[in-house]
Amino acid sequence: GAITINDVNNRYLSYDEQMQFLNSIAQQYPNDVKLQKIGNSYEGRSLTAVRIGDDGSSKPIVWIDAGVHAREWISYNVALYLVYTIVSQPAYQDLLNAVQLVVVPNTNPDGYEYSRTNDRMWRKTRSRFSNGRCSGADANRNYPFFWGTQGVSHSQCSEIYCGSRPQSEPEVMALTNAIQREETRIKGYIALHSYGQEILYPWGHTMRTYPSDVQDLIQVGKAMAAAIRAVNNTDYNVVNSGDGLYPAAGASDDWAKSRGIKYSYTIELSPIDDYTGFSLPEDRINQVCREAFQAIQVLMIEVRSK
Ligand code: ING
Ligand code: ZN
Repeated sequence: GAITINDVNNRYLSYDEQMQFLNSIAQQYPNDVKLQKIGNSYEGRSLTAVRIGDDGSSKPIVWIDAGVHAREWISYNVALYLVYTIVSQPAYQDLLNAVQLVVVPNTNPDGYEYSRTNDRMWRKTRSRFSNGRCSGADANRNYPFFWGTQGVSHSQCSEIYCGSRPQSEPEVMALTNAIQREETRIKGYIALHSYGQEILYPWGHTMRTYPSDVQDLIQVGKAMAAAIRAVNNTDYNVVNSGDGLYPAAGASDDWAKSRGIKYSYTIELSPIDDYTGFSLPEDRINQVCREAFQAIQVLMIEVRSK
């Protein structure tokens, strides 16, 4: 049968099911939701951006993308829940009149399908390189900003292989092109990952280096964490990705920040512990979605006033 929000709240979906869900939302809410194809994955799957509240005006945009790492399954559900909730609840129409949302719910469909069917812990894309023994690059090491410098590997079999050159991955090329087309309007960017319950801010390519407006990023980050906490007392820490986690060059939030997108973050969704890790039980999907939705709403409200 048709894929509904009930499915999104209760189980992990295949890529085809995710697309079915988006198509049905676009049909149900034709004024608010437009699907835009921004490119193809290496294996030829469509990369879809969901444009919400795009009325042709030049209002600010918040850009959300999910699932660049294949095994971080909860991120796909969070993105789909966001699309549904913001268009189906009349209370958010006012916000959508002032701020546009662009959501890319699955930035690595090849990797995700491989994770679902072959290797649950797969992280990378599925591209093949010449003379390659191993497939895939870490798309979150493939963005063109301090590419290849720290916290990456140049060997193809590594989990953090940064690719043969910046934007070698078609998924990264599609995303950077799509963002650059409207980058002056994009005021907020969040890459959804898991796990760890952290709101990470740039710079991540090296340690102890921050953008000049880092206090603004910390302040809004803390407001997002407070909104999450208000749902069910879940704790998200606001930390610099280079210091708090580990330096890693070529990540999407660093690149977005380098393009002038002021509020650029990576959110590491639940859980916090290694015990369930990437395999967040399905009965916890809905709560994580509701929490992340509140954080994203905080960012939308913030850029609305700017
Ligand atoms: N974590 C991110 C990773 O790509 C990160 C952490 C984000 C590091 C941004 C540096 C910059 O390794 C996960 N879970 O993928
Ligand atoms: Zn990740």
